[in-house]
Amino acid sequence: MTHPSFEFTHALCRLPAKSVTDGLRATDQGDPDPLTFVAEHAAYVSALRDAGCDVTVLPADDAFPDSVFIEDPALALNGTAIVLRPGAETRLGEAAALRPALVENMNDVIDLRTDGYVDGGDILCTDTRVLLGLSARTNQRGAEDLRPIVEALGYTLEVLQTPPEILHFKTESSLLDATTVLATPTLAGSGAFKGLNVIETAPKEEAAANAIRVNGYVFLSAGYPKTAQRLQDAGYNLKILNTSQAALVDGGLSCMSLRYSR
Ligand code: CIR
Repeated sequence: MTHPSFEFTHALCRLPAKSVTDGLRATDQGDPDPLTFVAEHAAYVSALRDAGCDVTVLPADDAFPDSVFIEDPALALNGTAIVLRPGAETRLGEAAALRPALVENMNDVIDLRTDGYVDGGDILCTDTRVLLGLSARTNQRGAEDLRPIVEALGYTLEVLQTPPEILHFKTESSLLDATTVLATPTLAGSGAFKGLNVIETAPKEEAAANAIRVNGYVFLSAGYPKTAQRLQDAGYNLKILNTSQAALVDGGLSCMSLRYSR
């Protein structure tokens, strides 16, 4: 049995831009340091390679401060890329800027045609289900225009509500295996994960929830020992990665790659 939601042969990343210091953030905790960001990004790319992915790293794009967060302008669904429509004004152009690399690297590319918005960070996929959280970046119009594309690719689309204090649906949730997610108690309590097992992040470790499952590993951000222990106790192999600079601009592990097979 193959698992397109967490078994990947390839990944696409984009180097952090120097302009990442202008990246969007909900609260100002200081600017990321571009050089430290590049070092943390390199370790992330190495971890993807160690986990078995052939990784293409696109050049930095200074025109878009948040472009290192390549997950938001596109969705990778079983080898097909869907070019999305990011909901932040400064990020809207990332979709067109990314499109040529999607054409070059993925099996097929479909454009989401909508005057609504969808950010990839709001989409959690299992092998058969696409869970889409409405948020400040993703609206109902975007969701309904995405529906026929997702259904034509053989998935169901479930439109949910991301609690308003959460940036993206996946800021506080991740897929761990075919039937299990990691989620914060807040998002788990919203009833989003019907039919799935939920492992909750430990108290005061909500930021651990943006993890990724890549082949035999779960990538988890450094600094969340109690959540790491919960995952180890549940039998997952962890790769712990430093995401201190991405965190300063509200990013985490899922946002820095598009993972797919071809
Ligand atoms: C933003 O606000 O769009 C970026 N500073 C962070 C995006 C993180 N992406 C994600 O959670 N999928």
